[in-house]
Amino acid sequence: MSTSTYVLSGLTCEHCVKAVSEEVSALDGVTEATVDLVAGGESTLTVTADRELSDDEVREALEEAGEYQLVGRG
Ligand SMILES: [Cu+2]
Repeated sequence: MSTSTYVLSGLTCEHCVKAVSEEVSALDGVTEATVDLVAGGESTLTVTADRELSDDEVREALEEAGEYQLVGRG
């Protein structure tokens, strides 16, 4: 198991949190994805997975979820 944190922008409400956590949770190997919302600022995504995810995979999930950007690793 590995836990990684990511800094996200573009999230504004609980709807965004739900969309992002659902898409990231759907990635292969992910057991948990939680978002600490900072509306309009930099939110933190914490992902627990049984393998190392690439930043591209996380970016793609964010694009599926909506207009959200990966700022960097937390
Ligand atoms: Cu929202």
